[in-house]
Order: sequence, then structure tokens, then C-alpha cells
Amino acid sequence: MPDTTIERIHAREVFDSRGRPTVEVEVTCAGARPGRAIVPSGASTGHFEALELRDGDPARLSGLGVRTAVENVRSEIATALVGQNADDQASLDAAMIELDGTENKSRLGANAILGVSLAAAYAAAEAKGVSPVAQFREVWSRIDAQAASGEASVRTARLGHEPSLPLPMVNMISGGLHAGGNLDFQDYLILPVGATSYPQAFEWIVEVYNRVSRLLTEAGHEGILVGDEGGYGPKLGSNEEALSFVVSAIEAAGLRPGDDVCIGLDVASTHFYSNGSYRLAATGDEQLTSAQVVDLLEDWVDRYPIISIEDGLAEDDWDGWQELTRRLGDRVQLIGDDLFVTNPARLKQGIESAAGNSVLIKLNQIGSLSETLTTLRLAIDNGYWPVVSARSGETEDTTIADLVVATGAGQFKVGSVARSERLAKYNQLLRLAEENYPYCGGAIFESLAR
Ligand code: 2PG
Ligand code: MG
Repeated sequence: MPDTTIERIHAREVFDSRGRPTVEVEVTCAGARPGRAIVPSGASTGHFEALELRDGDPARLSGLGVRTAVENVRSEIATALVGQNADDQASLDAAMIELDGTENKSRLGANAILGVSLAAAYAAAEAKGVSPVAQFREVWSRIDAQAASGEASVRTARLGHEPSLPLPMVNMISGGLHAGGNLDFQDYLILPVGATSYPQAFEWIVEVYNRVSRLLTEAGHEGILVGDEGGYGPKLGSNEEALSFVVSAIEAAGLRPGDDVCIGLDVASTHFYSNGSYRLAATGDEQLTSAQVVDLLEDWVDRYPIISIEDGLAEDDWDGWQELTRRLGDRVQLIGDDLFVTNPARLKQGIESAAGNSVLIKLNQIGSLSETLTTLRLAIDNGYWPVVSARSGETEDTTIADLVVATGAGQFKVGSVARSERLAKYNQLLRLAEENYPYCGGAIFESLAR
């Protein structure tokens, strides 16, 4: 039996892809190499996310330092967890949640807790001599499945059973808070639904990405500079214009829009919503009601090969979400990001009120591996497609690539194919692709009326 007793917990401040401080944690089991994880950070964060603890000292790094969170790991958390079993993920996470004592991890910081939670999984893997995928697989298998409930779960029947390679959803053009606000909508993405393997899917993506650059440049737009997640950040005349560039790029790459490659949007509408209305700036100053946003999205779905829409409505516009789901839920994946914040209680509310049919899964929105997997399980068991996602502030940490494969969650969203904090994850998937995990790709959407 390998010894998985935690001997040491260490943390330090490192920097993410936006040059902002973040937390790195190392957990070491007796006689083994340390397990290490770095916590990511969002820009278009949801109000209901767990709290990322920042120092708030204006004299240092604009208040963004994470020395307090680092100190919380080194002192309180280390004191509580040294001597515990790194292989007992559920108990470690429960102990940290109890130690923190708040609803949203605001005392110790979700960045502190998540860093330890993930580094402990890596430490257990090191001690046992198994791969991260194998370790995450084991933790996943201990999360209780619920009795699959009703018809909806047919949608996700393929997911969660065995390790598999995901369908990537990749950013081509960026707007919103990730690219200087040139466009109101945050991400124009592609999903290579017709590809039959992960490597083929990835090659198609790169081909289309290169065509987007060329087409933008030829049309006199900025086709080189990229946003926080590597998507191009052109100044276009309207939000819709970005869609036609993406369709043209798919065609220019010799692929068929709608058959080979579909489009996804992350509207990220929470950031332009206030007092019951949605304010669009790209085409002057338009104020839309929730119903008008649904009309606009439906019109786009009628005219473009859109298969996925994230945060079409804001994080507290539950009525709007229900209407959107009634109108488009049979044709399109409707992902709740700010709406659900990877939180099982909010996802439950969504399931009960038929809001959305998919959930974005981001570890740091909830702040521990166990809770993340609980939300993932809840989604699959209730017919909500999970999409494992990076944050806009990322690092070389590849946890989510191993996690999406281990859980067989089916979809992956990491930003674009430029910037190495993104490629670190995609390249890890190419390594895992050599291990011959199955790939079901676009078949996960077979229940959609398209
Ligand atoms: C999102 C994410 C990632 P952020 O909105 O889905 O694209 O952005 O990490 O800024 O919340
Ligand atoms: Mg989002």
C-alpha cells in the first residue's frame, strides 16, 4: 500500500496569463514528489461565484496580490490537513469547507482552498504512481450517481461513464470584457461536430482560426492582435458581423458550416445587463428587453449554424432563461455560466425551473474538486450537458484537460489556439489522445432538432 499521508503543504504567489497574481500550491505525501496546482481567475465573473481572496492593498499590484490566501494555505489549512490522507478527496474538501465556515469560501479564499484541493489529488497520484487521469477517475467514481431522472437524461446518456476525449469549443473572435469591448458579445466559437477524432477536430480548428485571421486582414480589420483567450479582437460594425466572418472562415477552410463545423456563442450578457434591460453598444446604444434578446438569438439561430449559446441572458434573469429554453432548448445547447456558477444548489434551481440545458464547469467558481464533481454529476444525471471550462486568466496548469477526459464529460472550452496557457491544455489532450480514449464528438448532440 502506498503511503498517501500528507507530509507538507506549501503555497506561493505566482502569475497568470494577464500578469495577475494567483495561488500555486504544493502538497507532498511522505516519500513522494510534490503534487502541484495553480488556480485560474476570471474577468467576467458571476456574482454568485465563490470568493477569490485578494489582498486589497493598493500599494501593491493594484490590490490584486494573493499573499493572504497563500498565508492561509501555509498556516491554517496546512495545520488542519498535514497528517490527513491525500487520497481521501471528499474528507479533505469537507474539512477545508468547514474550516472556512462561510457560504462562499470568503474567509480562507476559494483560491486557497481550490489550490490545496487540486494539489492534494496530484500528491495522491504521485504517491500511488498513477496518472492524474487515473486519480481524477477514481475521485469521480466515488461521487454518487443519482437515479437518472426522466426523459431529459437521454440527452446526456453517453456522458460520464468512461474516460473519453471531449468535443472542443474554441474561441475565434473575442469581444466583451476579454477584448476591449469592441463587440458586446464575449466569444464567437466553433465546434467541429463532424470530426471523427480529437486530433482531426483540433486540426480543423487551427485551419479555421488561420482563415479568420486572413479574412479579417483582407477586409481591413485587425486580424492579428488577440484578446485574453487568444481570439481575434477586431473592431467590427456590429455583433452580427463577427458571425459572418466565422462562417466564411469555415467555408474558406473547405469545411461545411452546420455539418462539419457549428458555431457557439458566449453572450456573457450579465456584463451588459442592468435594471431589467440589456444594453448593447456595438451598434449605437440599443436597450433590449429580455424577450428582445431571445428574439435576436432565435433569429440568429434561424440564419446561422449556431448549436450552442452560453449566458444568453443574465445571471438573475430566471424568467428570461425559462423563455429562452422554451424557444430554443430543443435546437440549441443553452449553457449557464454566470447563472449556475458550478454551484449544485443553483443548478438544481435551474433543473427544477427548466432554465437552460447545459452547465459550464469551472473549478474556481465553486472552489473545490469534490463540489465541482458533484455539480458535474448532477448535470449529467439530469440531462444537462456539462462543458468543462478554463477561465480567461489561466496558467500552464493542465488540470482541466485531465479532468475532462477522466470524467468523460464530453465538452471542453479553453479559449483559442493562440497563447500557451490555452495550448498547454490542448497539447495535453493530444498526449492523452495517444492513449486511445474514445471520442464521441458531435454525436453528443444527436438529440437536438437541427
Ligand atoms: C467565460 C469565461 C471563460 P471568465 O465567461 O466563460 O471564457 O470567462 O473566465 O472571464 O469568466
Ligand atoms: Mg461564460
